[in-house]
Amino acid sequence: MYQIVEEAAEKIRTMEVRGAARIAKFAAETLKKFAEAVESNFDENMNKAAEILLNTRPTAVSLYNAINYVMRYEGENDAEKRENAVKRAEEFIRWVETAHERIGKIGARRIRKNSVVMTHCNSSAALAVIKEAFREGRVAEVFATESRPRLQGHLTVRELSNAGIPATLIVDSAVRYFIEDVDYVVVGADTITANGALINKIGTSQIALAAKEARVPFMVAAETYKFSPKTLFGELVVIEERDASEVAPPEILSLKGVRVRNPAFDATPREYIDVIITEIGAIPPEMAYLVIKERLGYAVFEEGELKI
Ligand code: RUB
Repeated sequence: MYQIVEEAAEKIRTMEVRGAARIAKFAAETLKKFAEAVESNFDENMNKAAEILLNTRPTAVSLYNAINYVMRYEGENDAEKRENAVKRAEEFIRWVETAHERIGKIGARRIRKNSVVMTHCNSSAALAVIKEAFREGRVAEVFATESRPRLQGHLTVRELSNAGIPATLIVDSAVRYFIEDVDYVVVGADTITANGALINKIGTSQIALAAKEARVPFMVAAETYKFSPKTLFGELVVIEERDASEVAPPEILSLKGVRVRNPAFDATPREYIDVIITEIGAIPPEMAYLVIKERLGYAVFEEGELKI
């Protein structure tokens, strides 16, 4: 029974399943399968399964939100709990599946005809905006960064090519060189904090800096399950640091006195973000608190009592 969860966890850890939205959907699908397979002690087994999935990658809050959503199941007995957990998993999966279409439509409206867009890494939400904008004649060309060390930019240009969208692949360090040729930056999100900061693939904050300097609007495409309730409770986002072997070959790693670091994400302060495109609207980063409170249903105080 636990094989379902262990195998899924390994796929997330090794990045066979990657990207915040895909990870979240995959976690909900896995919990659904697991719930269907659990024969007894439903709560205990579900809690263990949730824990295993949660401990795979620390940064994208979508994983936490997906698991939490399913784990808020209710019921008088195991059968009722199972039914409710499966229903909640299906609801969450539908949330992931429907958000992109709305984000695409809303985001595309912000882009003027024949624009050049730059994107970073491989974000399904950012690509939803870019593809819809292309269909509407708003995007003419896309600059995609390579996104070292895992080269998610290759996935992006493949996807753009399949959609018939003219694309230019550049190395990450060429962002400032090309930013003058760009009308908008559109990126995805792993996490949006309660104070409106964006946590996304390493290098995102450098692009935001270059965009601000060149007065290029910086747009974030983020489903509301990318907003972090944990940050409302004061927690800091954990930035995943992956193995140094992803960055440099053994002969470099073995050099005396040389350390190789490989943080996978960075933080972009809200001052650099023009708009966050969510499935419930185009909002300023300052509204992150409201999304966490109203949409995700979290609050530090409930009926006057401190909840944490
Ligand atoms: C992926 C990444 C993506 C976000 C958003 O990092 O940083 O920009 O997850 O993607 P990794 P999406 O490849 O390390 O998982 O919009 O698809 O959720």
